[in-house]
Amino acid sequence: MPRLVKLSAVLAWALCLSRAAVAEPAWGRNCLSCHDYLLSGTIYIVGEDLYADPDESATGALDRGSLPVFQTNCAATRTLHAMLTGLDTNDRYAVELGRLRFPGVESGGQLAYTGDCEWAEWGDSSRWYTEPFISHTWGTGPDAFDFDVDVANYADGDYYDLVFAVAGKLAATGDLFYAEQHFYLQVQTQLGDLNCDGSVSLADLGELLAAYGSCQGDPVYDPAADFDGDNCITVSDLATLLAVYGT
Ligand SMILES: [Ca+2]
Ligand SMILES: [Ca+2]
Repeated sequence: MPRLVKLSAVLAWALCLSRAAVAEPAWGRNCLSCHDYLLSGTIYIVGEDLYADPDESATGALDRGSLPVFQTNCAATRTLHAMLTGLDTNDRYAVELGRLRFPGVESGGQLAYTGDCEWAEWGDSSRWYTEPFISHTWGTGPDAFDFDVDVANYADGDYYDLVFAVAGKLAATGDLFYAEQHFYLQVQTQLGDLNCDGSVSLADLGELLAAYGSCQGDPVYDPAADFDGDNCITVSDLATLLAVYGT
């Protein structure tokens, strides 16, 4: 089947109507449940910072080998990029970003984030048939996709194994096709650096003291300052910060 390569239109994923938390996925299904015609090489990552092969031995996460890496600090926004290639005119497709809720592969860290729109996770398939603004036709639709991740100041430093996936229907054959490209989002953190500016300073101490004595659920509670993970900001957390102060 001839494949038309297009590298033109760029769509900021801000087509989404509003900022919203990602819906809890209904696990147990994924695109391959219906889209079983694999179209390898259809989607690929662009604009990565480097390639890396993290060590998954401590978590038992699947070793995917060397993959593209987007790097970011905590309390920062990182744009993830993917592009499509090789579809034919009138092929239908939709792209999603997945695995945002999985733990990090090196230390099981948590990716605390806000997305720039509500992206369906695997299993939340109804969106793809009910919301036309995320389904496209090759020849008129975009071939490049951006997604902004606002990483929280309390996100754990780790490599997060994420995936861009494309699923759709080929015009010529009616086959329901699927392709994906995994990559890593690497969140870089420093112990005690609550505001994620690269050093532990008076500003970080001020942030901890502002939350001092609070527990999870309190308005001033700051999970980034809860170094020992007991859900309260106590003298233990203060001691941890003072131990690395000035670094
Ligand atoms: Ca700091
Ligand atoms: Ca604590």
